[in-house]
Amino acid sequence: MDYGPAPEASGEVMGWLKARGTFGHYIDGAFTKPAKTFPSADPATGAELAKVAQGSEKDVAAAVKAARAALPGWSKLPGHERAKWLYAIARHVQKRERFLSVLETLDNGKPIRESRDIDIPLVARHFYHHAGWAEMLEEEFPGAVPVGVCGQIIPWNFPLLMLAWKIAPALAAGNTVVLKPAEYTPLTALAFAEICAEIGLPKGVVNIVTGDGETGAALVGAEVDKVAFTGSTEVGRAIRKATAGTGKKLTLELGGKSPFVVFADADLDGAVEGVVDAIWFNQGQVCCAGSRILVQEGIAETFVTRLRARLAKLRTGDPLDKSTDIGAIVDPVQLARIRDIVAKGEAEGAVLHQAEGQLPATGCFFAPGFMTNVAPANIVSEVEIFGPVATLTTFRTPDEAVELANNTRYGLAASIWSENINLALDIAAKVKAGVVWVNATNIFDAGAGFGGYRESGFGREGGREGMREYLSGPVPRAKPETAPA
Ligand code: TXE
Repeated sequence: MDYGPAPEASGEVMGWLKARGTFGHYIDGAFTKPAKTFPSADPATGAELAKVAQGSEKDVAAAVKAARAALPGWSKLPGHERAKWLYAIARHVQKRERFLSVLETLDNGKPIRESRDIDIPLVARHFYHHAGWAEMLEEEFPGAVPVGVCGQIIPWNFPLLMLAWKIAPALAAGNTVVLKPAEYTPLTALAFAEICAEIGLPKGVVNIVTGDGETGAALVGAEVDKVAFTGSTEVGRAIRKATAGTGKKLTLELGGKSPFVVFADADLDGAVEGVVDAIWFNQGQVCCAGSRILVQEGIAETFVTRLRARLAKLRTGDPLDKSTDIGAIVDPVQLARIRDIVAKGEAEGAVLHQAEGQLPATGCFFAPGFMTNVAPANIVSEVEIFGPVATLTTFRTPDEAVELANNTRYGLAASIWSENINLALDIAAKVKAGVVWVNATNIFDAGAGFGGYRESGFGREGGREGMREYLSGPVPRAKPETAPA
């Protein structure tokens, strides 16, 4: 197969990194001089890419102060004026699409095809979409006001996209932000800060403070009006406790163990490709990954055979190579976590079907696969592996499928595969998940609300529901009725 010319050497990106060397925080429209730093590395090679600042309580306080000072000016702008800034951000992201894709792939390890075709285009789409909300704000949410200064903490699996999910609606609604990217992947957020500076976004509207969990905790405890968090359920729980009784508005987007249900009448080739997108996309490091495959008994053997054949065709390796399907796991800590959970699952009796073939000798790589013979009490049935490994179990009846699908403490997403639309829609309504896809999976659109139930968190991101989370005062759920002509 011809995948086109080899990827351009990441020369421009390496030059950019070399020229910067060490990054400070982006506060009040300028980069600070860093005191304490930590390295950000390429997980595919282990090479250090840059040093970034470790944010202290003082840094966080300075960023919050800048955001607070910028709030009156920004929130008083008419929506259509704020829209112009969001359009400008979107256009600049598009202009630097190639640069941002390579930087994202270097820092995160995800295949360049994914950052180029999915992550970065969706970032632009998110800003365009929310520019539209800013334009229509007064009409869609009459009387609503912004929440204020938002503290936003994001994970490392979709670094720039998660930034867009947080910053775009916040800005559209008239809030100002302090965002902390994950410690494994701070670089595209810093490139984004440069875009804000380049377009002349009023200073203090967007502030980026880098650092680890301590910096995140400092942001949660700072004088912010809202905390928006995406990350692990454990940290989400701690943040909920820390904000309880403070009056801070809170949204949490946490882990998942989402079912991927295949009925006997499903288009099996489609469902097999669905599995590729559900659990092997982004090395399975996806909060809504279809990590529990449930297959109806009559087709289970055929499905496993086809899945193994498809698995054999996946290429794991250099994330910058355009023919790579599976890149690197984000960090050695996460790789060790995946290895540990899968090994425990095998020790408890599960059988691992894994792609064969040589993995790169160095770097954080894990061969994709799936596990059968999985008892409900097996660790891999319950715990979010957050790697390219799904469990596969069988069911007999639709009722049993629903029971198994809901047998989890999470409730983020679900994917249902059947050619019988009545059956699919009936099951979709019975599965307790914030997002349900039918004959599809992992579709993220800026216009659709995304979020979970139970231990997957609460609040929604995207679309009208997502806008409501960044507004206070009278915030109608539905579009206001327009008077008949
Ligand atoms: O997450 P953390 P980790 C799950 C997934 C993964 C596991 C651990 O199962 O294997 O979590 O990943 C910041 N106060 N998800 O340890 O720690 C941290 O700096 C405030 C699912 O990387 O939750 C980072 O910016 N902030 C998830 C962000 O929280 C704190 C995506 C996420 O890191 C903090 C990521 C604290 N006390 C992991 N401690 C998803 N829903 O997509 C850490 N942070």
